[in-house]
Amino acid sequence: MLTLAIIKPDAVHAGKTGKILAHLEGAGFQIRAARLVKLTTAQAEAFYAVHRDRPFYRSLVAFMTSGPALALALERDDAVTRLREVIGATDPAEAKPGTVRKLYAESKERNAIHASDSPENAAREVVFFFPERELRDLG
Ligand code: 3AN
Repeated sequence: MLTLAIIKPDAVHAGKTGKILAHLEGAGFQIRAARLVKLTTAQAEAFYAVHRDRPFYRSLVAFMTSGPALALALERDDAVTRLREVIGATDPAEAKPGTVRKLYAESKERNAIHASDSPENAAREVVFFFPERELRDLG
């Protein structure tokens, strides 16, 4: 199955993209699609619409539009659950040793990587960045 990851602007800006890609490939994920994007405010608002009532929403949108980010469609068995394990907790201070966020994230907001948190969101998020992919590819 596929899931959606985004190497966020903090990590791209800091030159950590290659190391994070190597980490993901080393964890058994295959890159099926990749696109370097500079999100517009409208795109970031739509992507994070579920958080629109949270106090960090405006700051999160500003951060996610602050520079290029690398969107990835990643494939492996049980991809959603496995990728969430590999990236670690939202707050790098709470992430387990060896996770992407423990290794590369700066803070709870500037936390290096996004990963879909459910198969339903993975389907929606892959199509958000890679609309040419048909839903039948997501099974
Ligand atoms: P995750 O990315 O682990 O799924 P979510 O979905 O709760 O976490 O949050 C989405 C994004 O919002 C996070 N990746 C992070 O950038 C930001 N965020 C979450 N919680 C906070 C917070 N308390 N303060 C600032 N930013 C936050």
